[in-house]
Amino acid sequence: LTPTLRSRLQGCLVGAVSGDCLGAPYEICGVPPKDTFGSLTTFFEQIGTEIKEKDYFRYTDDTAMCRCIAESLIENKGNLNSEDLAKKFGIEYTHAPNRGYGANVISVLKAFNKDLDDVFEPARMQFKGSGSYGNGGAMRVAPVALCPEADFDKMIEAARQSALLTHSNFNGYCGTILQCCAVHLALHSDPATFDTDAFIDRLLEVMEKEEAPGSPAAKVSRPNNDSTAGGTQSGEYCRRLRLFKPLLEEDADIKKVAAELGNEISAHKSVPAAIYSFLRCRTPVEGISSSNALERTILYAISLDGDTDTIASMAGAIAGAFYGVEPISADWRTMCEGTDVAIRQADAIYDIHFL
Ligand code: R7I
Ligand code: MG
Ligand code: MG
Ligand code: MG
Repeated sequence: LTPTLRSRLQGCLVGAVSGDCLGAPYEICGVPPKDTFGSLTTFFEQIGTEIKEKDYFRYTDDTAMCRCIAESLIENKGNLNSEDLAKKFGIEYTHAPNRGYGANVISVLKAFNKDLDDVFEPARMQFKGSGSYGNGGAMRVAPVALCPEADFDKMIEAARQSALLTHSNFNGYCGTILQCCAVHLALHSDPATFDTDAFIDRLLEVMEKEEAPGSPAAKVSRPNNDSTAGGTQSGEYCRRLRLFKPLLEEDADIKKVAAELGNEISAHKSVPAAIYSFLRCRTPVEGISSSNALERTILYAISLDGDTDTIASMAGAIAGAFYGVEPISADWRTMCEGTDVAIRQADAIYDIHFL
């Protein structure tokens, strides 16, 4: 049964919240290595039973910033308004500074509370002018992807602008574009006829264009974005996307997937891992008993270890856009902070673009 488009928009934003909330506890302590998926399976089984007695799972900066983007898009009728978004990021940070923000992005968020002639300037100053390649642009981009297929080119530029407010490094905003495309493509794919290879090829096509010298991305890129800073047309995304088919083909062990694709706080070492989690978990994974592909995706993404909240949140956004909101259990929805807001925002975005 194909989920409705409204359900898929809801699934995307609730999936993102679920991945963030359920992945966050593992970001600090790490995933226990014993049996590959065992401890996480136990954790998932306890949601709604043992764990229900305790506190619910709080969202982190990933969701806080995602909500700002969604709210800004809603207020601006689906258009990205950089000045408004910067203002919202600044207010949100002041209101709740302890959501686990990246160490360097904080100075940018503080600057958004001052009067700025150019809202992109604070981000350009990061890392001695090379800009941040953290995954903070990608982790929050899902709402931008929830648009009609006809808006694809406009969406790419909106994703780029949304990232550039905090991430002026080439790899920082290119990862944002890739994650945005993955969500958008999942949203508009027919699950009945889904073709994994075609999905990978389409993403490669987009990233080959972005990573080519002379692309719009190259023009934004700063001259001192040398490859040692991970910031030039180094082909980080295309290289990893080309690993997808062989890794899927050999059904690589999760440790190998994490090693080859990355599981870190940088965008190029996390966005590919999130997309791969979605693709791998469309079919059963040995060691994961859940027959729910969306839950499986989030469990798998957390099991990659490293930047667990962000990789799971990005994987959850893609999976939710594909499977819809129905597979996200009532227990998850009540236990994860902010799913109500995610539903409301998804509905408002749906009404703007698709009603
Ligand atoms: O990217 P950002 O918003 O952080 C997002 C991450 C997610 O995992 C969230 O869940 C949260 O935990 O943080 O914040 P930034 O501060 O821009 O980047 C994050 C980190 O990436 C920085 O603090 C650096 O450690 C690293 N980093 C860099 N290191 C060296 N050179 C980012 N860019 C560079 C760089 O150019
Ligand atoms: Mg976080
Ligand atoms: Mg972190
Ligand atoms: Mg994180």
